[in-house]
Amino acid sequence: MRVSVIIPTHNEAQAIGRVLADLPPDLVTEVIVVDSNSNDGTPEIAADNGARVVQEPRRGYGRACLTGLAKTNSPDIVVFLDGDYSDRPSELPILLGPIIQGHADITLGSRLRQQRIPAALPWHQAFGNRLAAGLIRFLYGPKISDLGPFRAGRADVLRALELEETTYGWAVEMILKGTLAGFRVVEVPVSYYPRIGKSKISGTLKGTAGAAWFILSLIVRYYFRHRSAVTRPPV
Ligand SMILES: Nc1nc2c(ncn2[C@@H]2O[C@H](COP(=O)(O)OP(=O)(O)OP(=O)(O)O)[C@@H](O)[C@H]2O)c(=O)[nH]1
Ligand SMILES: [Mg+2]
Repeated sequence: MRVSVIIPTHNEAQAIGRVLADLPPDLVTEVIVVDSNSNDGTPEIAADNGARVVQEPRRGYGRACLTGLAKTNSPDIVVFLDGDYSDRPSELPILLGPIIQGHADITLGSRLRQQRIPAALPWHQAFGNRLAAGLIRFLYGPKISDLGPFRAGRADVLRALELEETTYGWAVEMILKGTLAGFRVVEVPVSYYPRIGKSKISGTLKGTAGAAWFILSLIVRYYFRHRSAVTRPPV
């Protein structure tokens, strides 16, 4: 199995070395760090630690993931992972397992299914994620509890979904389109720790509120656009 790991970064010099060092080398074929305008040495540290660095000057988390996906070298599985050392790259087997065993097409690491340090995910982030996951469960069916960034998918499936969300929508588009297309989206528990370095997206209440509004409205809009395709299993 060829496994490509994509890591979006913007000024993660303090963390990126640890993230790369913790990836299990025997499971990973290539690591692509997609960097947006870091001025703290992140790309250099990433390259020194064995990653291929791709520059993406256009900002946006989803944009970085899409650019990384386009640059992968014919993988079987693609993994997305943040560069702030909140997720534990050593837990990669938890995400790969169900796909390799043929039980899942996409796996999502849930940060809310097990005990964690409270500061890792402040209450507003935990609440926003539970709310969005609950709405997806209710409208679309997959049994998910979180919209975590640490996730994996079969490369052919991700390509077939024609993902296009360049900002917050990235967190849900893969789940909604994957489920509607009949792919198996399976959640697995992962651990989560306070990030190293400064928050870029949802660390503040304002950031979380903006992300939550965008994501919740996308889930509802998408449902009304595609509801004929929703085949929810009976409760
Ligand atoms: N390439 C790229 N990476 C980004 C961009 N914005 C954020 N990132 C990276 O995406 C990952 C997630 O961003 P975070 O700031 O950790 O967002 P978050 O996890 O919602 O918020 P925290 O609670 O602060 O961790 C990190 O590795 C960031 O460096 C961007 O515009 N471009
Ligand atoms: Mg983070």
